[in-house]
Amino acid sequence: MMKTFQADPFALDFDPRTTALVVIDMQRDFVEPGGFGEALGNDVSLVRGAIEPCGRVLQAARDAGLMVIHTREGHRPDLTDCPPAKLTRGGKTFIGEQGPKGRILVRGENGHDIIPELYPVAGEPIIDKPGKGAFYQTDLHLILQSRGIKTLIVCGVTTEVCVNTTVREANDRGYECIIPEDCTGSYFPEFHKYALEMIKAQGAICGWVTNADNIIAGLK
Ligand code: C5J
Repeated sequence: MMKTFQADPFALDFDPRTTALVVIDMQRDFVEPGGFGEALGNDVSLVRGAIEPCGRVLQAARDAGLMVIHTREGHRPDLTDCPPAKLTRGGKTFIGEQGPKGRILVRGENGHDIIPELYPVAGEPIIDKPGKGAFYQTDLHLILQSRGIKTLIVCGVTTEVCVNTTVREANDRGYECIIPEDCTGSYFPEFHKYALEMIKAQGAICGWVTNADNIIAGLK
């Protein structure tokens, strides 16, 4: 049965059977002190506001029987899947270095894992991605296609980097994407604002923007 999310720039109809929640990179490395985000000079308290609304949307999606997918940005321990250009960006290397939560942005390390508040449950695929976009060099598209998914609710961090890149990749692949703005966060409040405006401008050129309450109401 078709349902509707209230959203900008206009309401979005969706079928819960073909809708998935994608939670992007809610890893310690991005939202807790001592990880990659902080190593880059950012104040992680700015993105922590997304955790609580994200948790409510995650619970509502589970209750409604939606497919739920989590992503993690990170690399193999030998860093062979990390392009030199990413490793040395800004002239300084952080990826792979030892930090308080283990080696930064390396798979299997404590900092790379998803925060306990939003931890996946059995049956929820985790996509390990080497890039910013969740489709690049992953099997996300195959997994979504195999389940006939058409609509994506996209939460996570950061708004203008991995959320934005993933939504653009998804939009080009034919998915309708909706972002609950309070379930995303950025170290730069102005980037958060304009990243969302860029998505919904020109008649939802890349997707829709809403909030956690509208997602929860739409799923009921
Ligand atoms: C960044 C991300 N910001 N998950 N990654 O490097 O947005």
